[in-house]
Amino acid sequence: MPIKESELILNPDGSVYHLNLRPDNVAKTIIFVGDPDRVEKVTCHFDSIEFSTQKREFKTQTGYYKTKRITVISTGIGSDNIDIVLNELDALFNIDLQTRKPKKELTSLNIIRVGTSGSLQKEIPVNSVLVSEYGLDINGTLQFYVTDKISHSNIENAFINQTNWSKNKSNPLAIKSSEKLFKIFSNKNTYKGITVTANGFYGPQGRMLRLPIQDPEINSKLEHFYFENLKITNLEMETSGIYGLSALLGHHAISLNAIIANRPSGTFSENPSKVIEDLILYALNKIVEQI
Ligand code: R1P
Repeated sequence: MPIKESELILNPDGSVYHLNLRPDNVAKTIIFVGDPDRVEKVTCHFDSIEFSTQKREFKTQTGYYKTKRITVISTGIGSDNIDIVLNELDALFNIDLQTRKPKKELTSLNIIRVGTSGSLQKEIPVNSVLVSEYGLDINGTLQFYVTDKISHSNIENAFINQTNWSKNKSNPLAIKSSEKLFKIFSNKNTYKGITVTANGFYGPQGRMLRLPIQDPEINSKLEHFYFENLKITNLEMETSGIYGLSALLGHHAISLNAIIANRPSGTFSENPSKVIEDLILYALNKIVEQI
């Protein structure tokens, strides 16, 4: 049965609904950034750019960095956008847009998030780089999919117990990064750990301005969480969605975090642009050398 027009919406030019992309616009190696203005901070290093478009917060450019064809796309903020971006990117490669049927031969993409994040551990300082070994979804997006084959219930149960997690909040899901990409992007100077992916910046990440929050101790509980040799290292808003949907759809994904805030010490980087710029160049060169 073809996928109905209401379920996979295409624009009059045949591009997918939100991203405005057609299959030949996108490379198999894709860098995700949050901020649309960060797309050009990546592609300014390219030798050539063959394609650019933007719709809403989704800005895309495709071109060559040295010998490698790479697409850079901004996802905006949050896992709800990741749901759109990953499903539409996958459709471009793995659904025949003419017949509206899934292809028999599937393409596996390499997805690299280059994002910013706040550290939850004193010893992971601002201006460092952290590679997420796991994404811990506390935002509920992945709960709408069938995740029993990709989630790690031992980590989830430890998390529920150690944080006394409220039943009114979405059940956590722990999803592992791509082993292949984790090895490529980790080195002796990068930190690693469990990245918690929240569905907001303030209350959902334990920030109190004028509103009281359900659990004022939550960040301290995250800081002290342990499971075997794993710790929760940082909080941001996209990683678990990227890991979960990539694992379900058959893609490889890794999340690289420029640590610009340290929550336990209350500090913020004096020069966040520099750590992001360094991370962009690190990611580009690893892609060319090893993917
Ligand atoms: C919040 O300020 C945003 O910054 C972080 C969070 O995940 C969220 O998207 O990442 P990016 O800098 O990649 O957008």
